Amino acid sequence: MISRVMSAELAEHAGQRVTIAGWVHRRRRLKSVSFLVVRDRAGLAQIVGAGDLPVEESVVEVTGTVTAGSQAPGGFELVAPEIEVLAEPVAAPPFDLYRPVVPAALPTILDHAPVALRHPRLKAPLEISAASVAGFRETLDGLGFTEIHTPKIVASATESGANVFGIDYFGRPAYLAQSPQFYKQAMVGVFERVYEVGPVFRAEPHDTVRHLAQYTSLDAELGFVRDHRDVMTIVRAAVAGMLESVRRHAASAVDLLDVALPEVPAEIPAIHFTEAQRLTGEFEPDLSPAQERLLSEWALREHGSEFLFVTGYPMSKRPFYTHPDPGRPGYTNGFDLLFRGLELVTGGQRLHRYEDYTKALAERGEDPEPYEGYLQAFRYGMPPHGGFALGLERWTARLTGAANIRQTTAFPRDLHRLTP
Ligand code: AMO
Repeated sequence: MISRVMSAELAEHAGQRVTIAGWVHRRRRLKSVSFLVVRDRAGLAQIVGAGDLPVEESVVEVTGTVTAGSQAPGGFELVAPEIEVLAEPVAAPPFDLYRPVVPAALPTILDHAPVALRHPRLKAPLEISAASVAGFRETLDGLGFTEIHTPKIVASATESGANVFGIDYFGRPAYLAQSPQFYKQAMVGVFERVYEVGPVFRAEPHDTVRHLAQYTSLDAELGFVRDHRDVMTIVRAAVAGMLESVRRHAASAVDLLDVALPEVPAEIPAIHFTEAQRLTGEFEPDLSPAQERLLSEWALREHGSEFLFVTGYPMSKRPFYTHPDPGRPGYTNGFDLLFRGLELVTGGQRLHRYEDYTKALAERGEDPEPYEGYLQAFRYGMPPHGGFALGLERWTARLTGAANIRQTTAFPRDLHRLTP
């Protein structure tokens, strides 16, 4: 009986007649022999001696006899092939997908994403990203968290009113969610520990290599914390679990891109915001990208760590739901995690009493009315809690060394890009 196998499994079927299916990656006809390389989800397989050679990106099913071949990927190839073409492309890809180095600039790649991403090097960051998410879920599941799914069409901005997308919701104004912030907090009242992996939207007016208009946010929130430090412990566990999953499930992508996976220290070093200002010699109420880079260099030098927590950001720079630092007026129990020079995570302890919320909104001159749905949870008793959000694309960019965040997501959305 002929069985369908993956390219990576040929060695297990030496001498047998098997069928593989995939895309024509490359074809070559020499004087005496022809070669077809077929790409499937597991890798590449070489087919020797085909008569007709379908064009690149044809979808084919190939039946052949598995034979040792010293030049073949994995050491085995298919000979005496029968080829069935399941679909023929109507256009050629914008560049050769088989060249080891991608011979195209980023705009060309992004314009042709559905086909360009088939290139092993362009697909690899997405594999790393998928393995990271699997590790996030696995780690938090193991720590008693429940996965939740919250609305992306919402009644009010959570992070700041400035970069929110407005939409028409059956004739009423509404917004695309900038964060699951309110809902994840409310769900602490239901499950105590929750997480969400989902899209969030930011109408970022700036064209930078680290901002997208839609990105994937890995969010978590947990109840019964003493303060933000309990949240930081979970951040560390999540990041370590993500890396472990990348090691296990995306090894070939890691090899292909020559990624150096970082060590996560048993305790990630932490520095207070005021100390970070002093070290970098800048005293603005928020850290600049240059300061973040300097601080990361400092952490590597002083602590041998590629990760650094910055704690105690000023009240003026954190959203109204942030818990103040009881011991230091003007500062918060909010933190960021820097990774290789970039802010990767934001988190902190939140207010948890109803009257603290109404007071915080009033102090910021905010109308409490749009927040009524959110504040409901706090009318009925909420434990001290906190949480964090990690930007998936930034994570993948920093891990893989991608210079631009757009290289780490299949169909980036930014100031200029709405298709494909
Ligand atoms: P914040 O707004 O800092 O915090 O976002 C959290 C993390 O998301 C990533 N990020 C982005 N990634 C790509 N493009 C963007 N435009 C972009 N903006 C942010 C960063 C950042 O650290 N509700 C809080 C989180 C919390 O306190 O739980 C929030 O959304 O990696």
